[in-house]
Amino acid sequence: MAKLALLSVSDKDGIVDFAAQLTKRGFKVISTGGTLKAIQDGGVEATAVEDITGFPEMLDGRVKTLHPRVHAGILAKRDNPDHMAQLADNHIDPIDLICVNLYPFKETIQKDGVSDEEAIENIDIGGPSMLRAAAKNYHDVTVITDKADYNDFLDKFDDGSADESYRRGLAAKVFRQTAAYDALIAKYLTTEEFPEKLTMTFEKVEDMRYGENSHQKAAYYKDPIPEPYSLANAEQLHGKALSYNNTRDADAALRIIADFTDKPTVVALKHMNPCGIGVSDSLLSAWQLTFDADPISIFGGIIALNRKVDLATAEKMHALFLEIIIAPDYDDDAYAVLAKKKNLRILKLNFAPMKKQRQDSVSLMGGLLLQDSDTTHETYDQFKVVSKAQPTEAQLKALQFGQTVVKHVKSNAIVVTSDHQTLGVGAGQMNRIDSVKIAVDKAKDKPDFADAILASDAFFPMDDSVEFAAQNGIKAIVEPGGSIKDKDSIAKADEYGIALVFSGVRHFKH
Ligand code: 93A
Repeated sequence: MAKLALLSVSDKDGIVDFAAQLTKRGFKVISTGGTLKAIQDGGVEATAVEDITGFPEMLDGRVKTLHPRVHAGILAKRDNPDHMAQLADNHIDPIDLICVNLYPFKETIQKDGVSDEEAIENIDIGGPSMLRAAAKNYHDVTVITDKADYNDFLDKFDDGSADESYRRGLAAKVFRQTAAYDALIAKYLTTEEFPEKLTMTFEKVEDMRYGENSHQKAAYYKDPIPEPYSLANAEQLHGKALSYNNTRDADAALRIIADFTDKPTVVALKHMNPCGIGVSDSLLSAWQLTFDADPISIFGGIIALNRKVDLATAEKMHALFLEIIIAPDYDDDAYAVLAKKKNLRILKLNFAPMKKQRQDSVSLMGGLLLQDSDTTHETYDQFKVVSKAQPTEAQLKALQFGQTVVKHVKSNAIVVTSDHQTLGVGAGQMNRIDSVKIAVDKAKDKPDFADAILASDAFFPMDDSVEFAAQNGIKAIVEPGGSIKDKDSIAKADEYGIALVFSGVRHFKH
């Protein structure tokens, strides 16, 4: 008896050749409507699945292969005489190979203006059922869902290595595939923000050379449908592959630059924290501000720019050792200058607006935390002045800039800024006053320090931060407020005659 192979694929690429090769190896090919036609048109002999089931395809194709003659043929255990007797009694032939790829649900929901009806119609039911049945019975059945496996299977079939362990690998691939497929459908249908069962699916972008350190293995996975404004959509034009740390840093830089759209802005980032941010009327001067913000830390930095890079800015960047440059585009002459550095990673990303409603997750040992992304953006009209001294108009703008920046700095976060440039960044200290000291210390020799403000990501638990800042020349401070000792901080501000405003919004970033 000839071996039976059931082929039913949405993506018909390579299927005619595969069918021909199977036929050559003694398989009898059975197939569903469109696949059958493609195979027959390709000059390869095949039998309609209806001829096996004795049933027509029904309900506009919703029921094609969902039939005991198909599923018993797949699921029967060949070494179980009772199973085989039942097949024989019912005149069912065992099916030895299943080759299925599914309705293109992901591609369908990505289409502009797709209707719900069309999306739902692209939920494959019969395909996954056959894949899962064949994968369950991998002891006896070969299951192929990836067209990249067509030739691999044929080679292994020929050299005799298409054995049970190979089939088990194919089965595992199937369950990954159907789980990912269902996860995407679940995501499409789910309205709860934090559902009981969290189904996530990611697709491998690449294996990485190593992880955070060279003794850690790593791979990069992306959302099947990444947000427009995400690193997964960036095009790498030049340079070495991004490392694990590069990738995280680039993601962090993109999150920052997304908050600056109005004017040319440059963000320099190191180890997940901004070391300089400059906003100006031209990209070149924004670059200069960013560089001057911390000319030491920027060495080996990740640079994100929100405008097309011009020659003058490129030449400035070329003079430095940088890891990554990411921008919406590059002038040809600017790109030519940057590309002189063999290893510099040059990335291009269309800076589409970010979704307001996003979620971020972090992994725990044995779990995961999921939360809304911190996408709020305070403007100075939301600030409440709590000191006797009123901030000037210029200080209010600077406070708003500081408030926007401090959100992106690891807690305890303090930044000292003008209204368009970071002057000092104090990140990640275990107490707030240390972050204040670092930020002020970095800022105090800068030319613009006379007009500097200080922003804090969370409230001051006591008055020492205000006191230190005031003693060192800071004239205005923004913090969320909310400490039981707020009145002490306010009193300190009044004692030194500086302006203190409450933003009302805390921006911890742990
Ligand atoms: O509509 S289904 O859920 N019902 C079925 O019984 C069924 N059988 C196979 N989808 C079904 N398929 C899918 O049809 C396969 O997974 C494959 O993607 C597609 C191939 O259809 P055709 O050969 O007509 O192009």
